[in-house]
Amino acid sequence: MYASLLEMLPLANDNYVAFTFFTGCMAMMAASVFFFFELGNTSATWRTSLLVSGLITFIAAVHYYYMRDYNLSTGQSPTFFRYVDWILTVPLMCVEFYLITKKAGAKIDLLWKLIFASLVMLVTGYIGEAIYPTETVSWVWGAVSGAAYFYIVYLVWFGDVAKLAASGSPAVRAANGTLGWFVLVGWAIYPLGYILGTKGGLFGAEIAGGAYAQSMDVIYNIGDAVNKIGFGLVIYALSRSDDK
Ligand SMILES: *C/C=C(C)/C=C/C=C(C)/C=C/C1=C(C)CCCC1(C)C
Repeated sequence: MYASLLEMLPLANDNYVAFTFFTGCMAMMAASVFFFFELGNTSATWRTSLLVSGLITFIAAVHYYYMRDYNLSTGQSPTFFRYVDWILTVPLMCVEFYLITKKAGAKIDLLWKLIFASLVMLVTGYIGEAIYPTETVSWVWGAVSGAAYFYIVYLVWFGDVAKLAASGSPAVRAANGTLGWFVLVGWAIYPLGYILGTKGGLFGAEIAGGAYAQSMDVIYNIGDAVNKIGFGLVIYALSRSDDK
């Protein structure tokens, strides 16, 4: 604990990666407090969604606390903590999508489809980033992960999620429209980080720990802020507009 406080001293100068871990940690904590405290002000129809938003940012806050420390003391990407965080929070985001569509009559198997696809996406991504991060195969794992990602985009834009939402109330349709953009644009931030930071990606010649691997962490941290805090705030806004 003492050692890690001392190690924080060089943070202020030019360590932008560590800076984004530090602010990411604070932002996740603040967002969790906000979502949890607002639960009491929220109508019953949206309360579970807001609770899940708070759980997502809370789980992320704990992981950012460790990732910040790890990155500061080793200068490396905290890939393991990153994926543990995602393995917990991405299925919870699927729960968010399901809760919205449930208002239009979604069945539980839709949730399992989303969760299954997201797990395939993350496990193959981890293999490409941490287990076989070599020029020859990391792009293959990235492509498999990308296919699972596109399946989720398909479900939300054209598949079961879209069809159900179309028959829902204006609030449900608005919520589904927003989540569609989060999945298409917000989630696309991550493969960008992967391509930049992994051998065999577009900039594959660069070695892990080099400049591009560093930019990968910054990109992932931006992605997390947009998708965890940003999406939570959208849920919050929707819960207000639908209040009466
Ligand atoms: C809160 C965390 C979230 C929403 C994380 C989402 C992560 C992804 C959408 C990751 C996707 C990836 C690909 C589509 C291909 C390359 C490997 C990944 C895992 C970075």
